[in-house]
Amino acid sequence: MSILRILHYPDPILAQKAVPVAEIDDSIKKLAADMAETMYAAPGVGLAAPQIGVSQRLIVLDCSGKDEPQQLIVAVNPEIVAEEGESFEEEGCLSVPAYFAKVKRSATVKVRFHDLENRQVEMETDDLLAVAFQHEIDHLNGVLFVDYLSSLKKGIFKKKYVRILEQLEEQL
Ligand code: K1U
Ligand code: ZN
Repeated sequence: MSILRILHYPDPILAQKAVPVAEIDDSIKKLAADMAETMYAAPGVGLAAPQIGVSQRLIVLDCSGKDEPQQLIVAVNPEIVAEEGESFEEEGCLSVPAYFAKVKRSATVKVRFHDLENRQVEMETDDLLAVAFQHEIDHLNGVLFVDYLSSLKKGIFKKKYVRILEQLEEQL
């Protein structure tokens, strides 16, 4: 397994709509394993294939707590089939380092996807897992959480973000 490089905003791949995975073959299984290792190393609770430069509809998630066993979810071609309620929680993004903002999301979502054995799975989610599914499926549609900011807040974000990227460059 390998830890992959995570692309940062404003990389144009992050703004593209990813294409469906056509076949769950060994290359997709290897990609999913590498994405999981990259997510755990970051650390994050989710990762979408476009974040590592692969514009295909594949995500990995693990919202288990620090003292719980790992609960890795690999979702191929995920879609939201039902949603209810509203949540307004702070989010970050591994592709937008060191910036956090509250985002309005659905409180519960029912998701449908295929697992790596090509079985169709339906899952009712809430709390952090529901937010994470929405955040990751947004990545597959070329949407980042900062796209939900008002134009005023987005302007402030862009000014701050220039400094954040400069500091990251200095650390390298
Ligand atoms: O897609 C990503 O950039 C990963 C991102 C997903 C996310 C889901 C839900 C809310 C916020 C962000 C992250 O995992 S950011 C890191 C993070 O939220 C976290 C990291 C360690 C422990 C707990 C949370
Ligand atoms: Zn993200």
